[in-house]
Amino acid sequence: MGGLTAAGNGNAEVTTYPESRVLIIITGGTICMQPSAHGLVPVDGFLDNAMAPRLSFNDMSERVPLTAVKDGVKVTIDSLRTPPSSYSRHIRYGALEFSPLLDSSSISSFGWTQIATTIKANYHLFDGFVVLHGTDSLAYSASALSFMLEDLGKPVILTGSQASIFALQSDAVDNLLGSLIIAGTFAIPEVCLFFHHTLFRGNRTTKVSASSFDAFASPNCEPLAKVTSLGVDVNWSLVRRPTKIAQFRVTSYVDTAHVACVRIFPGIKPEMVDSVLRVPELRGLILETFGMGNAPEGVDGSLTKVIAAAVQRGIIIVNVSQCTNGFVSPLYAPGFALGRAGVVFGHDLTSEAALTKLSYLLALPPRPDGEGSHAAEIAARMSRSLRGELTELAATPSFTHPPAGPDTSWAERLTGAEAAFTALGYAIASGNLAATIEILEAADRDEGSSGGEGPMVLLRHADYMGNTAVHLAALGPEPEVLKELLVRGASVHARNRANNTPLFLAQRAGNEGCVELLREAGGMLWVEEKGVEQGGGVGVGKGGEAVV
Ligand code: ASN
Repeated sequence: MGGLTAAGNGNAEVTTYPESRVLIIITGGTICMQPSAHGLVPVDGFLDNAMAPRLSFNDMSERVPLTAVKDGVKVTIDSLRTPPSSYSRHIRYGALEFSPLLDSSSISSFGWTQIATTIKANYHLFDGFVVLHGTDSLAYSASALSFMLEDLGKPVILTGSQASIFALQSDAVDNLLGSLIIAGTFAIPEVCLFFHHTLFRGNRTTKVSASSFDAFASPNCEPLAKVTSLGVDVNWSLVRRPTKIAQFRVTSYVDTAHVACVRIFPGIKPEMVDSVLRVPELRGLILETFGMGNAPEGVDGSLTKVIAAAVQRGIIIVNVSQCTNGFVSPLYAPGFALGRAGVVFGHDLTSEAALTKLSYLLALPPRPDGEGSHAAEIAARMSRSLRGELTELAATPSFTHPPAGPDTSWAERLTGAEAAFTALGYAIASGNLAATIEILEAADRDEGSSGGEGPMVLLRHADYMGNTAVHLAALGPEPEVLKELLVRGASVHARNRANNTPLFLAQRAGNEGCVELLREAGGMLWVEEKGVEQGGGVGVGKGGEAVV
């Protein structure tokens, strides 16, 4: 492995840094475009032509071949490595390209399926994923993927650029490098969009500028992270985390063919809306209404009647606002009438999220435990948050200060994450579930009241060996302690300094209960650990460490 030469007493010392592994899935977009006789078109060979010649993407070390899965077939791909980032880590990456590459105006649910299944097939081989995509439909793809990828445990970051990477002045290098570093460094288990130094939750975004580098906004949700001169400032209190034991899976078939989107305007004729609602096989409509969710009622409420009749026929109609900021509600009489007609209020969903969420829900089979009709079940799920895509009013976070009074808890007397982590380690090692919960909750209360690194800071913490609380709990003795950490959002995918996953440690310790639990939670052996398991003895202990 290459490294950094540290100045010292005259003897050059080589410092080695761990590596994370990221897969870049290239779908096309301006970022990889070049002029042609027919205008700008995407060109292939991005890794060699655009990344290899740039020192920020290539530290000129050995181009180690990586295993990946392409179209269901195991392949060997070329890799490059970044110089060490300010997090003392290299990002080693390889790329898989769509064929043909697309202007994103031509992406469809077929392309989303290709991206989702590629992530699924390579999930155990990489720490994170970057999807290169045109900006025109980027917010739609980010929204669609957020629904298609369920119980995601690793970062998936979509990005692109407004100018080609081959142009002299371009946003491409910043967008791509920022995405790579975040995907390889931070355990943010969400589908995100990174643009102009900002990491957004993908399903909250919308494209707001056709030409500015500052092209995306997330009007109803703060960014998940910002890149500054000091590094990446992650807003951990916003980052979603697992709350149940479940494995990563993909809903690969999501089709926008059964949904439509109509923007209300002054004087819109009810017959126009009716003709859209009578398109054969239409099953859902996104109605972009005025302000807080209002539409003209028409003569004798004719528009409302057209809508009520469609709802009766089983079509799901979702009300979202034409305003980029704010939410819809039945506050005014016109909005109230839409609600009475059976329209679902989409709170603060963007049109992109509403359209892709409805397509996703329509593609799911009816739930065996679902009450009422499939349409009623979908309507109910439309106004609940599945992936943080809307703000549920009842779910506004509120932090309470620890109650005043005599301080009897030793956990609450601990100061600093280091001390709390040590106490947590003791609680885990002694299998003490009550103490584990007490320490985690005390740390959480501290975070809430002091505005520190965000909730669950202890679950992202690692000791000097890179072991997280999940690594420690994987060794036992009490699987219930491990379970408590997992349902509170700890990652099963973190690797310690020796490059080992919690699952590997549990397996080596012969702790069957923990092995089973970690597998149920989506844990898998890292690619080099598999070599060891199968007697291959491939390089455990070299390279990456825990992703924190
Ligand atoms: N037309 C391009 C695309 O969406 C725009 C871009 O990427 N900036 O593919």
